[in-house]
Amino acid sequence: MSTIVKIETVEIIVTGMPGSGKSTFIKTICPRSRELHGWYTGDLSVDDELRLKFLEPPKLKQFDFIWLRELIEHVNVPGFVVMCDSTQPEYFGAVVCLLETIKAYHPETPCILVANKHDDPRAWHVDDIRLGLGIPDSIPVVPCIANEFEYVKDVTVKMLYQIFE
Ligand SMILES: Nc1nc2c(ncn2[C@@H]2O[C@H](COP(=O)(O)OP(=O)(O)O)[C@@H](O)[C@H]2O)c(=O)[nH]1
Ligand SMILES: [Mg+2]
Repeated sequence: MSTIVKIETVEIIVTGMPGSGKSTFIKTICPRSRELHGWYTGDLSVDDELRLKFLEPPKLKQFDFIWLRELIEHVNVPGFVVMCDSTQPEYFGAVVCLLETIKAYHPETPCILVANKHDDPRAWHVDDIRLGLGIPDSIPVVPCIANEFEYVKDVTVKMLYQIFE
């Protein structure tokens, strides 16, 4: 007798400023990644019953903050990854806006701030980013190097724990 296993797909939005490392992050963790209607997407099978789908909004829209706000307002996903280039403090204000938008519309949805490009000597330390940007304790700030599997895996596992805790 065969059993039918229902596969659950969990969608995670990967957002952040252009060039922060979102596509690199998705490429590193997902064996299958591709562009679909401008969105960069990646699939990852966690086990027989759980699949993750990472979704990066279209490149052309990433500086369109009204579009991004409306997307966040209307989207219904169980998790957000906000990617931050730790070497670019000039973008930190925009990152805070993004986090505030997510928290305003989805106060209960898990959200992780990824402090990327940690291999770069100019990168801000995660503690300084948390303090400097006034990130609340409810949002983890995780150091990352988006092209190194172990870092990306660590962020993904933290996300899963928050979603399924
Ligand atoms: N040094 C360093 N460079 C990175 C890292 N992640 C991404 N990059 C580089 O940053 C640039 C933008 O990355 P990309 O993934 O296209 O950013 P996106 O626009 O957010 O999708 C590329 O040249 C990447 O190779 C990282 O952790 N460290
Ligand atoms: Mg990209």
